[in-house]
Amino acid sequence: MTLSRHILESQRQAPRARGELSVLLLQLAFAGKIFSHALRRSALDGRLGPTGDRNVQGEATKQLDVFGNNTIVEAFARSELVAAIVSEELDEPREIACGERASYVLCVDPLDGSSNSDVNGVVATIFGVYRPPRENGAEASLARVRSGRDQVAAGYIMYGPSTIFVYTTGSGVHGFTLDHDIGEFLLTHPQMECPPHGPYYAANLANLQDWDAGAQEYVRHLAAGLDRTYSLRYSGALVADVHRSLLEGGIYLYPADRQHPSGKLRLAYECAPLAFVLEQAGGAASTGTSAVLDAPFESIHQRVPFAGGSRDEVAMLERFTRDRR
Ligand code: AHM
Ligand code: MG
Repeated sequence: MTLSRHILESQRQAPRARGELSVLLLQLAFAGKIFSHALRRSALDGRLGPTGDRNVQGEATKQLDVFGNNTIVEAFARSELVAAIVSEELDEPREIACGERASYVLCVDPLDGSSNSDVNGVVATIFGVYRPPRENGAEASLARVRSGRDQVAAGYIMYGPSTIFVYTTGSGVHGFTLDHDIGEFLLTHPQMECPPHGPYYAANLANLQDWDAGAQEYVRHLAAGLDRTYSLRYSGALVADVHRSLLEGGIYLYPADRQHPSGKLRLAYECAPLAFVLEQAGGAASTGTSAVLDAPFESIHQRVPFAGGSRDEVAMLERFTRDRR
């Protein structure tokens, strides 16, 4: 089962669909193939290392951040598929010239796990496709998005030992592995289901002293292994850690800390898309107090505390947070 066939078959389940979302998803997969090819050759082609610039969030950008961003923007620049692209690497939304009629806004983190890119570690592209309410035929814009619940599709492309495309359109989560020989994503992980609990936790423990008391006590509780034994796995790429939780159970968390008073991760193109995937697979994602998908949108690069994975571990974190407020 190719990704194209899978997308077209799910389009048929929605009789009023016009096929635009299908083409949009296939265009994302195309950008993923280009990026996957470039990543495999990045050391050979001189694409490793920093650019010397910083992005709007003050983070030093890597050559691969820029390449990933350009690949996505070019894949949609002359299409009528999206009205605008919001990206971790763009200060402002990029309006698409002929996208006035488009219903969707695409939010992307082109290169999740930037710090892994120079050490041949796992990196990923995260995407959320939003359909904002359109009053009086107004152009689709992120300013009209109320929360992550306005997503119609979300997923990620993970560039590891193999390249995997994982997506949801609200009917379960499906994973496809790129067969480089034939250039197709093939269904390898149908109907992914996140185990209700699992043996892993992932967090940057260097920040532990700076978290709120609930998050600190929660992680100390997991590490002490009082209910179950938990092993620490932290890859430096949110997607890789969430993907592990999705397949084997457990939790990834990036709580607020002194350096990141609202958390480090961005709502529109990191947290909400992964929350949509996790909820669709029977897992959960929380800000510590409520569902990530219910967090109201305020600005394009807005950050939120994030915890995502198996529903039991996420519920336990919420209990610790509540008890210490
Ligand atoms: P990025 O998109 O710039 O790579 O930032 C997001 C990443 C996550 O993938 C990862 O879990 C986290 O930032 C790592 O941050 P830290 O180095 O503070 O642990
Ligand atoms: Mg990121």
